Amino acid sequence: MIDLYSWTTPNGRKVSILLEELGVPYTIKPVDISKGEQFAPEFLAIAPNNRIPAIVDHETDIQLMETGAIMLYLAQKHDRFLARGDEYWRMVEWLMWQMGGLGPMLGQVHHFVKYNKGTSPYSEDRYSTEAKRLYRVLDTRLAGRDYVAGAGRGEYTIADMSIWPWISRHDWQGIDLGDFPNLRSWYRRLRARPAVQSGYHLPHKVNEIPEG
Ligand SMILES: N[C@@H](CCC(=O)N[C@@H](CS)C(=O)NCC(=O)O)C(=O)O
Repeated sequence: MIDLYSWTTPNGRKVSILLEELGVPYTIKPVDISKGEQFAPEFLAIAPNNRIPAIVDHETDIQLMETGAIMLYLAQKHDRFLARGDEYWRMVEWLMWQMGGLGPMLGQVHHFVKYNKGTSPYSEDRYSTEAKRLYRVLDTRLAGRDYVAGAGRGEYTIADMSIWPWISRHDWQGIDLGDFPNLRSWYRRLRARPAVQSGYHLPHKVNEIPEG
């Protein structure tokens, strides 16, 4: 049995979506980051970087923080949602693109544009411009493809699952998905999946999933 420590944020949703897709039993342990619960000593013992999500796998005694590591661990444990052959590395490439680029940059957009608008026009402009550049890169990657990695038109992997929750906050980022037609089709394709819908609303429902 797995314990998932999480909250209703893009990083948390990546892992709840993957666990829902895998259909394996798990217990969700809410960590309300708006109340500082990520600094509780019990949580820090599992996730010393005081960020959600984290998992404890009681079957293997493995504890992990960092979504990239958690997703690779769970996908490899169950041998699902991984691209095969050379495409494995393409999948890792896009997973790392999300970890190092998309997630951190969109996080800054949320900070400056959504929550602190007007306090730093330079930062708003810098991160909004970078967000649009990243959306364009993803839109270009998805031209003629259904998923970011995998042979042919691609296959649904943890790379898609890691990116999608960030794109689901496109309205916070001032982005109109109509400007990115390939990306919009992909966004809607994933949004239609029952596991994406159930994973999105964990640990609890906050809002309807934006249509895009
Ligand atoms: N690189 C980390 C990022 C995790 C992260 O930033 N989590 C945020 C929520 S989306 C958090 O826990 N923030 C709490 C805080 O800033 O104190 C990962 O991929 O797991």
